[in-house]
Amino acid sequence: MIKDLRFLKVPNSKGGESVAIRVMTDKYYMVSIPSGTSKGGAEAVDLPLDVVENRFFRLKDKIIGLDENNFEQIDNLLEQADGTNNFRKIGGNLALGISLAVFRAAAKGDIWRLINQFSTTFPYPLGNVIGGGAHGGNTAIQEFLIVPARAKTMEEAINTNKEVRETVKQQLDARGWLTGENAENALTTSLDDIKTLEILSATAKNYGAAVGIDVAASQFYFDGRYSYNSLDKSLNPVQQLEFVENLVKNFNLIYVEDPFFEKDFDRAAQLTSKVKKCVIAGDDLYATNKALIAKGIEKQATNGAIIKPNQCGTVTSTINAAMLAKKAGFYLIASHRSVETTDNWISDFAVGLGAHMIKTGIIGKEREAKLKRLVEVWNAVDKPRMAKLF
Ligand code: 2PG
Ligand code: MG
Repeated sequence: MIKDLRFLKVPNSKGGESVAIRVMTDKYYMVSIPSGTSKGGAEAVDLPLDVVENRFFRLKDKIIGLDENNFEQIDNLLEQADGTNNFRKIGGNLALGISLAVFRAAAKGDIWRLINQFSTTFPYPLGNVIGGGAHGGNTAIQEFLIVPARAKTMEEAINTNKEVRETVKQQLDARGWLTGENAENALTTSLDDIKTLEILSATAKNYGAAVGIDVAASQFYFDGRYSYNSLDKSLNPVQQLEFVENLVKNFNLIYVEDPFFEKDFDRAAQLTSKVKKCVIAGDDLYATNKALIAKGIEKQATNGAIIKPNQCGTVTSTINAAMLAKKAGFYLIASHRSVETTDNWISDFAVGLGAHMIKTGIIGKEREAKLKRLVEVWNAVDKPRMAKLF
């Protein structure tokens, strides 16, 4: 039974504070909630911390006394208390905080076991080496990622990502192209999108890693055109399709996220039908929303979906959205947010859902907490192995 519920604040990776909720059942369980910088239009709405605190005090008494094992009923209660379709009244950050704290208590800490859709395969850590776009940096493309596709164990995969990042850092630094680090601890560079891919793919190859990108295209799509400032290019949607298709071919990309404006399902479907051995993932396109994923399945817009619990605001809707995508044969990619805390529950989701990949960054305390949890769960499972990608 839920004996107590508290609202707290914890530091985040952008130097601010994020929502944390602590629940007491047989003992205390706490969760903290990340937020995004490049958010999709269909995401649950995060409210400022003082507003959330106020909403929390109005809700708290409705939840104390309930059984944590009835977490679905508690998620329903949150939806009803809010009454909108995107938690804009009570805040997506509050809704997920309560939902997840209750779920963690019901799972007695091991969220992955309670989700129970895993099959002892583990997600490849998709590491963000170089950042741009809305996360800061020179490129329009938001994330230049690597997949340690040859790694046989979780530790090997994590180490490969670290080695590639370190080598790329040294190369950029030696040539005066390193400009800093962003909130995800990805490197930033003065190079343009293509030169960035050239450097990354050459290094990744030496370590047996493959390359991917999160285009986060909605962030630089205005008036029907995609603006690549550092390349001095402005592309219409047909040219954008051709541009991304060429990137996939020229750099053997095995992962492309949000290559088009988030409402352009048809263009996404065209790209998906053209590429082979490449995951085309919808992030802002789906916003972990069941109806949008259903639309994506119907239109064959992608072959993969990003799963971010804070995009929809409850554990129940996250699992339902993920299961729908999984049943359709989509690759699942669980993902952190740019503004993170040191909580590690996203790793439990990735394993528990049987995701193929998890986006959690490579270094930095917020990112490494999640990688450490992956190793912990790996060690708790009988005969663990890495997921099969293609
Ligand atoms: C993304 C995420 C995480 P943000 O677009 O995939 O890397 O960024 O949290 O800023 O939405
Ligand atoms: Mg994204």
